[in-house]
Amino acid sequence: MKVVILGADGYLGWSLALRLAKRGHEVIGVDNLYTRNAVREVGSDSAFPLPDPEERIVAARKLLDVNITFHRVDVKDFDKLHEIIQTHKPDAIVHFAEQRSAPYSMIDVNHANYTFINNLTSTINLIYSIIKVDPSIHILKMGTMGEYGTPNYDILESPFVEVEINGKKDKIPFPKWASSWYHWSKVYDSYNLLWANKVWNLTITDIMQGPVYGTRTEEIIDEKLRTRFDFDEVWGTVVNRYCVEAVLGLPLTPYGKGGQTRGFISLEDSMQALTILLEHPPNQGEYRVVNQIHEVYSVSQIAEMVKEVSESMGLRVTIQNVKNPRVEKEEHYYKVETRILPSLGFSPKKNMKEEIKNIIEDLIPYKNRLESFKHVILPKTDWRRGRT
Ligand code: USQ
Repeated sequence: MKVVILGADGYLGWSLALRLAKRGHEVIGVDNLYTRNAVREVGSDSAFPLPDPEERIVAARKLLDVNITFHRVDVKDFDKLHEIIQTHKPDAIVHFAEQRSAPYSMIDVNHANYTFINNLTSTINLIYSIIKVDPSIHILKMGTMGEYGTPNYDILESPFVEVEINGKKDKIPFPKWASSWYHWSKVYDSYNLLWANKVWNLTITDIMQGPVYGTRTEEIIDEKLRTRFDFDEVWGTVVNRYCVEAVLGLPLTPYGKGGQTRGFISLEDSMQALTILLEHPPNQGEYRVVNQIHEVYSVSQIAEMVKEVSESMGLRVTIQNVKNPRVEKEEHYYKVETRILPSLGFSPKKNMKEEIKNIIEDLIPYKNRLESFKHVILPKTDWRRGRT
């Protein structure tokens, strides 16, 4: 297959570029390096120093014997995106080129607007490029489990649900209730894709993925091949953040009561799932929703797990719940249907406990580098007051 990855410089994008190239697919990466700059904007950086994209590609060629093409392009530029798709005529396009941080979107009006403009424009540009070049190209779009929020009913794996109002039945898009501007941008993206599917019969997989954790994939066999790893209060996600906190001897930070429950997946299993979805596209003209999670835990349970694993590795760790900067339920029901990936052969290889040990092992050599970012760990971005 020929696959264009929009957002190929990111945590998932680079890992997927390596995975697909290693499996013999032709990979064309596109990225404007926005995340690198936006992480520096909040005073942080990736835990692992990142080579430039061009250097990464040379390393991938040398160490994995794969050829990845890279274009430094902003997907908001329709003409450039269209030209790339016209030139390469891919079988599938993976869309990761979005602002992916909930806290970043809640900093202030500019960051809220940036999130909407970037995320919605990139998806609309992708839709129109595909219509012009070849409407049969499969779009694999990264959405988020956070589109659904934490409803008091099961989250089904279906674009639609049947409702009955005043005795009359109809199908409506599955209800969504996001909890940041970022998560809302993904909801609107999903509706836009559903609409594009209806109008132009586009072939789409909309992935609802939970927070991803981990440092390793089968292809990351050398420091030069590492993918970025964020841990600060704006860009880091909960498991990865706790591991950095443990390495630095800082208390682990469940927000509020800590009963916030999510569906998690390791980086390695996310790669397996994405590859399966690309290699098993939906029927032509189908809009497919896939819930991409493996294990369900609360953020307090994860803190206990990180503490236990860290202590078994000789680290001293405490847990200190901090005031929740977000507006979210801290105790709630959470049940997610996951039917499609197992039916296509997905079989998770990692569990969180084992992976936490690997993350900590990988971070320890970078402890000195991490020490200089201690000040970006505690939450400063408050949903109601913005960044203080
Ligand atoms: N949390 C803590 N302590 C921390 C950090 C986070 O308790 O130190 C809590 C948050 O309050 C939240 C939960 O952990 O309840 C998840 O937060 P997160 O920062 O790990 O993840 P989130 O902001 O939801 O976003 C991340 C990715 C996003 C993806 C999403 C999947 O950044 O791109 O879409 O996970 S999901 O959470 O299912 O919406």
